[in-house]
Amino acid sequence: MNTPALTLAEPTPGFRINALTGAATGSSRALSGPLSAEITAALHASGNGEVAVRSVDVNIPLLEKNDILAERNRGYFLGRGLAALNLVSSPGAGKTTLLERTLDEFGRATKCAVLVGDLETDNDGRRLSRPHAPVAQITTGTVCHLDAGMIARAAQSLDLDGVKILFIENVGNLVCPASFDLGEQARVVLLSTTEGEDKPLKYPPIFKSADLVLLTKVDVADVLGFKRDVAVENIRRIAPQARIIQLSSRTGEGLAEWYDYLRALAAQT
Ligand SMILES: Nc1nc2c(ncn2[C@@H]2O[C@H](COP(=O)(O)OP(=O)(O)O)[C@@H](O)[C@H]2O)c(=O)[nH]1
Ligand SMILES: [Mg+2]
Repeated sequence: MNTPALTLAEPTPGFRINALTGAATGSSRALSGPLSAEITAALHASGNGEVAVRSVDVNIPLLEKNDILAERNRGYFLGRGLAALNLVSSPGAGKTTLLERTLDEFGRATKCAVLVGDLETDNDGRRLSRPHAPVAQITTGTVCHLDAGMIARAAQSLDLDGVKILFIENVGNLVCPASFDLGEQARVVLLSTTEGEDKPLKYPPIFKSADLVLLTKVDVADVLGFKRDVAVENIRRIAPQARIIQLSSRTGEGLAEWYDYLRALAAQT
């Protein structure tokens, strides 16, 4: 028996599945491979070899599930007396470099741990590896953000005894991580001078969700023609709730303020 053509809705961006419904939508394309019992039954019922399908957006249930797991993570972290920070930025904004220096300086007196996410490689995990700080690398494959389930699993692999600060270096991306609460106490968004002053205006959701914005690589601002005051104004316009610290992991400018912020956060938990 020939496999009849199915009428499928055109794929749309985001997480989507196709589910059966009563009315045809979208254009046709042939579907190969074994048919599910549900589709086979619908084909028999249709009589003309066509069934209609409907796209169901499953973003909402996925995010609901993530939020539940994130709340669980938050309770777990608070129960252990540690503050989790979710560091988000474009690739190359200086997250790992800042964490390297933070572990070497601040991390000597206050025990820290790191979870670091990338699509591929454990390069950052190896860069951050220190005898005095547990580190685990999460490789996400094709996924453009960390989610609360990944954090829950990865946190189990770390010895968190005595840890006061858990840094989570998210996948480099100013878009996807905005929607995924990891159960952090604070979300830290990095904007580097190499990216231009306008990024808060172009990627508002991530900045709107920030507790702290770090303006990084200020040592090269002048040579790049980067206007710090314009960047700060843009951040304030989009994210009035966020504290702003300007720093350089290279020269050390602003790091004392960053360490004060971490100390205060650790003291609250
Ligand atoms: N000039 C300067 N370069 C920096 C600074 N921080 C990081 N970098 C450089 O920026 C590049 C990307 O840094 P990295 O920490 O890997 O960024 P990540 O992708 O956000 O983790 C590297 O070449 C770093 O040496 C800084 O404060 N000043
Ligand atoms: Mg990195």
